[in-house]
Amino acid sequence: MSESATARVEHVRDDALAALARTESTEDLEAWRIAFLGRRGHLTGLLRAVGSLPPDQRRAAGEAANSAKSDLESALAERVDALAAGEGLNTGQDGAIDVTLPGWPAPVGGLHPTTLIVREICDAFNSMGFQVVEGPEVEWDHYNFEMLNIPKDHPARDMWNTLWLDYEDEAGETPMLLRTHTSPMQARIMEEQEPPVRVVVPGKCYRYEATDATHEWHFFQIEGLAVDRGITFADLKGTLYEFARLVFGQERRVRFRCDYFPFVEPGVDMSIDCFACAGDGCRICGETGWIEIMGAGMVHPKVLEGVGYDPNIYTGFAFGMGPERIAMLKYGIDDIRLFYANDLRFLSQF
Ligand code: YSA
Repeated sequence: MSESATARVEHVRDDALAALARTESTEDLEAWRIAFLGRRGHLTGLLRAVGSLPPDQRRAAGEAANSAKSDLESALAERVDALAAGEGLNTGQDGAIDVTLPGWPAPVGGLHPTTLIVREICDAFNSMGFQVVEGPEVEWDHYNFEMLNIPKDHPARDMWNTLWLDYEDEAGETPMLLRTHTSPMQARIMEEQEPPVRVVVPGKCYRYEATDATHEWHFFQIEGLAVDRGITFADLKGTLYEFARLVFGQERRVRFRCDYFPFVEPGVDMSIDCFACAGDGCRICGETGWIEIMGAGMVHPKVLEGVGYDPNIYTGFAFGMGPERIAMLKYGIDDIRLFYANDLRFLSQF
């Protein structure tokens, strides 16, 4: 931040603190809040201007302005407490409490951005007849891998970096893990009920992964499963196309390409055309015009046989997506680690 811009922030901060010390009533405090922290307030104006500074100055500028903002917010809270404790708040000129003045609203929380996007995605599938089901985060090897056509020592296990739990069974095996995906719920659900099945399964997953802007070691997935007589790949395409339009806009186009997952045949990945550039190519879509949003496919006959369904009678499709990555695309969030850093400056924007 240039010297003069830093000085401006300091100036506004000092003025604000001086003005705050002169407040004596709820009306004074509200007028002060609007003047300095409101949408058109002095400090808010400086915060907005940060984006137009040269790139090498933005970080320092943002930090200075954000730190002034949090100073002012704390000072406001302290002043409210001080006045409420008898230093004049809600009192008339003679010092008596004026019960007709409005009180201060109690601070209320909001829903976490992951909760919001998970609900939005589940609502979209609800509207197409899918039920929401949840399952255990601590899982058996049996459901996480074996029932999904991934036997022990199969190289496909390398696709999921697994966190194993320190539990040894009688055979000396360590079969308990933190689920690496929500797919084990496919077998659990089908074991419990006869077709038709139409479910979405939101839930937390864990992987032994280094974190970066698009990878967390704990994150959510939403699984989907539909099994019935006569379900075809056309149903998969139609359902996921409708989902993309509901969540990303009616004008969306989708693309399916071959992909490999041991529990589907054929397997695909699904992309949507980039909503930021309408397919022309930009930073968000890596100049390709397409954004990959999930893996999917037709449920493998071995998975159906494993749960006692006859694959000659029943067919189905399944899919799995990462809601944080979808929220990142939708809301322009550039680092997945923000979701779980417990920083109110990020969380309170939703
Ligand atoms: C595929 C086919 C099906 O019929 C059903 C489900 C699936 C998905 C499969 N179970 C799976 O886990 N595929 S995946 O490893 O590519 O992960 C799916 C999504 O989870 C990714 O597209 C991504 O959005 C999210 N994800 C994976 N690892 C992540 C992550 N999100 C954040 N951090 C990570 N480390």
